[in-house]
Amino acid sequence: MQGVNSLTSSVPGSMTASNTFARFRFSTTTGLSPTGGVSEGEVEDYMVARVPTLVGITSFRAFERDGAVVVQWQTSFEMNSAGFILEREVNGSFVRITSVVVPAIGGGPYEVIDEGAEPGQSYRYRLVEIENGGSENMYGPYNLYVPTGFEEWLAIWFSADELGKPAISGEDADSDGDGHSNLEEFAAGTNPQDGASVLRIVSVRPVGSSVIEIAWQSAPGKVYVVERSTSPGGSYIHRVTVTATGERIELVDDANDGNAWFYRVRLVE
Ligand SMILES: [Ca+2]
Ligand SMILES: [Ca+2]
Repeated sequence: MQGVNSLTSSVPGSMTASNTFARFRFSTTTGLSPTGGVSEGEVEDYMVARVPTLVGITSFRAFERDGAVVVQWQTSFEMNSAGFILEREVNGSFVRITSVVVPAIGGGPYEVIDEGAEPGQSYRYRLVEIENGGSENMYGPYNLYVPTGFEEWLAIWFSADELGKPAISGEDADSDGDGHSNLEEFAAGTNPQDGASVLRIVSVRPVGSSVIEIAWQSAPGKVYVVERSTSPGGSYIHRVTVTATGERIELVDDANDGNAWFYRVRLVE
């Protein structure tokens, strides 16, 4: 046909977002393959780039933080994205977790607290990407187990072999023999494989005529309270609350009142 003629051609779905070449053969002979001779016509190669209109999701995971389930995903590239909606399957259908669209920031990570989920359970999620034009793209579903904070902590300190042995890695186990269970060491932020790493007062001593110094092993970020009583079984009085910045805390307490004091340190959070 005389003039400009337009032909459309579908791009295979398997094509990756990169440069490739398309070969066009123009001839009165039909059924030509990409190679091979023909008596007349024209052959031209064009470099084509597939422009990604989707989002590259490189990771999708969920974990516990302060008792809540945090769903986190990471994108490698975003094109024309306005934001995301997170959905979780409930009784066979997906329901929206996010009350508002999580705005796209041109690359993650993104985080959403799933208030209806609990650590230690398995869930099925999917992501809905909203494009600037309003159209939607679906990602997933992602089937995943949400490990509890304690389970993640165990995986840091114990080998796969040890994780299979409750006598070593169970909640109540004390394989390093420091008198504190794994659950207690998790709460205290101490090393469950090191008997010397444990929440304990290491010294209480007078450092003047009326001042007592209390020193204990601490874990950075943990919060402790120091209390004292006139007898071990008596009622303890709060003296100070302190957040650890290192592995040892030394505090002084005014004891200028003629009493003998018993001190204790409690982990608060
Ligand atoms: Ca222990
Ligand atoms: Ca320990």
